[in-house]
Amino acid sequence: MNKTALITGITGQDGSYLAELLLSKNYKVVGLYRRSSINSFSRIDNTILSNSNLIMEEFDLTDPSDCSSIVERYQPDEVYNLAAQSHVATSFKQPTTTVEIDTIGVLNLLEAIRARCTKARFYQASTSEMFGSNYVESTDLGKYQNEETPFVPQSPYAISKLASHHMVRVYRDAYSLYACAGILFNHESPRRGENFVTRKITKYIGSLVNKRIDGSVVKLKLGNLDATRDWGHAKDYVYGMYLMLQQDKPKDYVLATGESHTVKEFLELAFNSVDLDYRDYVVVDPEFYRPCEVPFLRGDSTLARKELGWENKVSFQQLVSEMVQNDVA
Ligand code: NAP
Ligand code: G4F
Repeated sequence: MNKTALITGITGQDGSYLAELLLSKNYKVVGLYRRSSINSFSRIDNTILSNSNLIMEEFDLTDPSDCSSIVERYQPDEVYNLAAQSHVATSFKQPTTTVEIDTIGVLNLLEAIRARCTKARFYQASTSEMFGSNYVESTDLGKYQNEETPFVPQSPYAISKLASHHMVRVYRDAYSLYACAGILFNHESPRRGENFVTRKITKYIGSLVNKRIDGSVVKLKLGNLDATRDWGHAKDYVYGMYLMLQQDKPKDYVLATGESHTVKEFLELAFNSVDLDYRDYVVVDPEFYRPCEVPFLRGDSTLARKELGWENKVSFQQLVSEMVQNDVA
């Protein structure tokens, strides 16, 4: 019989890729989206939307009765909780909303599973932001973070995700649920939200190349160009989520490329790919600095590579090129 999977956040970057992956594996997918005054399905391809194995249901993670009734009704084999207020800078402006969605929402879903469907395997979208300002250093690996690295979160977003991360562990231990968390480092794609730095850059390049804006007048305003991130492709990372729910025992894993680059390096590569020099177009605007920054992220995903057989297939150069080409097209 086909497995049934619930995906919260199906309208987001990762949700759309995960839906495609699970449908290709003949899952019945229940895609949960929140009500919007306009159509928010732009990331989901029409062929996917018309797939008879996909059911779209209106849903809000912050409503406990909604979580309960969805879990009760579908009795899912797998639940992927990807819904979140996922923007770090926004979490400083809307800390309460962030905690309501990213912490209380996760608890609502865990409680629904504990009370209504204990067979369900649960995936929580944890994040490398939880490491915050911390990293470890060794002579062979250099600076990095992995499953053993202590968390020192630097934003309301990271704190709310860390609370959920611990909640997942407690529900796993206390109630023997198959519940696990993927500690995912940054992953991008042409479907990345337009206010994350990578897509903000490639979107601007698209407008420039297509002459929708005059680059001598309209500049690209950015914040900290020295921030360092470990950027992979979202498609590779959703496959890792799926693998985490197919194991004999639930465990938390880091997914990362192991390579890190500064925002400046992303800019150089992206602008150079269309024969432009980013220094002619970018201005630093303090508005985009964060009250607290996470300066350096580089993940060591040895455990996931060894135990899950996971790998990142798309290189940093291929990722930047795909995103630029998409926005230029
Ligand atoms: P995203 O594009 O921002 O998608 C977030 C999704 O959550 C959207 O579909 C959004 O719906 C939905 N959502 C927000 N609040 C909701 C609520 N109250 N009820 C139901 N749905 C709600 O994020 P993403 O990049 O795909 O990331 C997926 C998950 O992984 C998130 O939890 C994120 O925090 C985490 N994560 C991401 C990365 C990364 O680099 N991408 C790394 C580590 C962890 P709307 O479309 O209506 O806004
Ligand atoms: O693209 P960002 O907004 O991503 P950030 O903060 O690393 O968070 C993303 O990755 C996390 C995993 O580590 C996820 F959990 C989270 O949900 C999200 O997907 O910013 C990346 C870096 C930051 O250091 C930021 O300060 O880019 C710097 N930056 C510089 N100028 C900017 C800008 N970020 C944004 N969004 N906009 C700018 O103008």
